[in-house]
Amino acid sequence: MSKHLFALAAALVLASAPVHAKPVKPAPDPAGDDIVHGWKAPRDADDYIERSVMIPMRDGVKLRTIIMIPKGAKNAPIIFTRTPYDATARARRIPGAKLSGRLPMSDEDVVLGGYIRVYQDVRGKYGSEGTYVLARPPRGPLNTGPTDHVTDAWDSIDWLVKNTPESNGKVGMIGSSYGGFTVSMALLDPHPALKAAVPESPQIDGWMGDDWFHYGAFCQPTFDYVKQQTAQTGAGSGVERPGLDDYTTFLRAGSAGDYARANNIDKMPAIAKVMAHPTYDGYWQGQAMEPMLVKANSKIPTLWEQGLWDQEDLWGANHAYDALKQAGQESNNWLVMGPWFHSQIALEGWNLGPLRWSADTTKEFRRDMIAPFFDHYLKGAPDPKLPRATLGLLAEVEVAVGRGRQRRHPAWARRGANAPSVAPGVELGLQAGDLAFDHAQGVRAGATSAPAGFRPWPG
Ligand code: PG9
Repeated sequence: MSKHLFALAAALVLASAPVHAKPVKPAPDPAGDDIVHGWKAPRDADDYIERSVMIPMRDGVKLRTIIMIPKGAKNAPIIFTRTPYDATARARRIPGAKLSGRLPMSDEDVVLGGYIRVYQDVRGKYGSEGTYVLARPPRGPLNTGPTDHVTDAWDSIDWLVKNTPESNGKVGMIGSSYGGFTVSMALLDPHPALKAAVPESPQIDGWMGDDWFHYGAFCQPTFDYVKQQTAQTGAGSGVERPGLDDYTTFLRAGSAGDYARANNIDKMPAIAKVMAHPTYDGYWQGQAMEPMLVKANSKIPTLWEQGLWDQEDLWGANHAYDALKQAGQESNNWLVMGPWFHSQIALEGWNLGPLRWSADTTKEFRRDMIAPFFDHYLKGAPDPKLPRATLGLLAEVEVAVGRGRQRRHPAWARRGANAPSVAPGVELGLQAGDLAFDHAQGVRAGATSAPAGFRPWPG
């Protein structure tokens, strides 16, 4: 190769070689940069202190926990919720300086009287480490691991009372649905600092009536829930629908199994487990919580809440209460059943779909029952002497009959109004024929049939 050719070849090789040059720092934009990186709002005016911590569990997994402390708090009890629905977002209702705005609306009636409010992501969801098992059964044949919601609640409460100098060392737990399930789990081996519990619409038996099956009938909306929860660690969405009418969608799919396969959700572990156990076999019996609660015989004062029109968990609270009562453990358990849909207890309670009440019934429950209950057991306030079992909370009940007409319904009023405490022997609940629903009229008192498709579900 001549000298010239060699030089040319070398130049070509160099020219085609990948360029690993030092990254060039972009020249400063002469117009500046309007983004203020790492900006923080002044927090001096806040009436609370927020701590976001990772609490270590016994197996080393750390759980994201948000602690909201009223500024200047001393000897304040803690109210604690464990959730798979984003603890951080729970304390972000209205950004700003006021604790009352930051916390969910339902906390207004319960925790603003000087409580420390704590929300925690369960393991494997949102900010928490570890793996997520939907409604993880307690340790035993169905969970051979070293931890469960019982130990996670115990370890978290232990950490909280030791690391929150503003607290008085007393903890109350509250939560609805999954949150009620985690409260119930904590009762199986309660930490000594746990002094009161309010499980609201808890999942207690997934086959008999909570979530997956209702008296053995599989609930197709479960598919949405599982996809929302397990297609990712954070927030998710339900199964996409071709149309608005679920009844037709499910009917056209053929069977529940066909629907799951067609939507590529049948292999999701939480769905596969449910589909593998369509009957009330050992899988379901082994995680039904009533016998566990009875065996645990917790002495924790516990106020169970059951929505009478709960479309998801229509079994849990009333059957847990009943099992404890049958086992002679009534003295530290109370039951409230109100005219509510699933988890309405955290929302307003003026109505249930077309049925309109004359009071905010969920507020009444939170303000007049939960708050004094916690105040008594966590702050030493006088005993509110709650009735052992309460049906309805209404001073007056009116139901919409036809278009815009209001009529007091005598059967309901007799049981709910003016008699919130149910005397022994008085039947709880509506009887067949008390109320029925149809498309044309909304509510017909005294009718005997209840056509499917129009229910007092949230619209
Ligand atoms: N009903 C929901 C649920 C509870 C427990 C386990 C699985 C699902 C809920 O609303 O949280």
